[in-house]
Amino acid sequence: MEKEARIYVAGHRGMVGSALVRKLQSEGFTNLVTRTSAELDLRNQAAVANFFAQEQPHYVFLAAAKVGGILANNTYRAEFLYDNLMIEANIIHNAHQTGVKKLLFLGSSCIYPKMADQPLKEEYLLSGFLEPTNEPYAIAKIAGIKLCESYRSQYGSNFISAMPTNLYGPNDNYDLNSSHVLPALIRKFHEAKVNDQPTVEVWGTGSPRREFLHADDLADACFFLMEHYNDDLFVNIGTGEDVTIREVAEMIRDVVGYEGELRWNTDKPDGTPRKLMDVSRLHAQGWHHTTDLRRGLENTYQDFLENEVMYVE
Ligand code: GFB
Repeated sequence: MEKEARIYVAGHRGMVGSALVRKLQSEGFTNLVTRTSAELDLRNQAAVANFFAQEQPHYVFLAAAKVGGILANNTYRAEFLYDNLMIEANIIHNAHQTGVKKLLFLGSSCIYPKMADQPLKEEYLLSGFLEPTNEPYAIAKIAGIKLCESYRSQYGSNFISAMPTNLYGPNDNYDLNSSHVLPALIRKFHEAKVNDQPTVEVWGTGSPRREFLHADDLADACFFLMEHYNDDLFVNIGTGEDVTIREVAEMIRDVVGYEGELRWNTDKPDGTPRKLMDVSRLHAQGWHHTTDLRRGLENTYQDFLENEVMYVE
């Protein structure tokens, strides 16, 4: 990408989009195009068409999505499917219409079948049934991959897709009903410490395994792929290492400095037993993550302390 290129970061206020903006700015890109959701409703076909016709971005990072943890995915099933389908379809189609040079679409590790072999290789897509709690989100993300592949095969568009593992970092969502596990536990342990509570509720059995990647590492990988990767095969982005929910909960308890007990609420779902990414395709391209989980959690807790007022309204 040329330094003066017009780069549209869709979803720039979210955890991933804001990490992408930080990365692009640190690399000297100054011509970034952004819109808040109040300024541009990405589900609105006409509004998105007007926006692309007016701004004519050269490059697009598609990090806008309706996202959430296991409970939000399972509760707002219609919005997770509809909003994500509309956002992707509108952006990818209009990127094609206006001759965008390259687009990177971001999916998720939940696109893989619930019982797929581990680690998850890219070729396992569509080889089995999905995890029911996030099937609508996964179907939308699979549609996004297929949109990129189809515009590439029919029109030659340089649209690539990357599938990040579970993410965490600055600007995460700390609402306990809609957040992912790491921000939820950072907040719960912190509040329990401050309020001297004897126990903290943790969902499920603690036995599911998850892989976690810091959002700054993800942004670095996305930038790397935008610069170097032009293939039709999509790419997993992760660390290639996972931990149990129990292990990560204990790590967060440590990082926060909480001394009480964990109380497991098995009325809440576990979700997929395991979703560890096979990252050999990404490693073969020459990219490797740099933030280890413990250090990433320490940074994220610091960020939480500095921005608690904004994160917990
Ligand atoms: O992060 P999480 O909500 O999403 O949950 P998924 C991961 C695991 O942590 C589950 C457990 O086994 C949860 O039961 N957990 C323990 C908690 N305590 C908590 C808590 O306080 N809050 C939350 N949220 N979980 C999502 C998908 O699945 O992963 C999305 O629903 C997306 O579609 C995302 O793919 C990356 O990893 O289970």
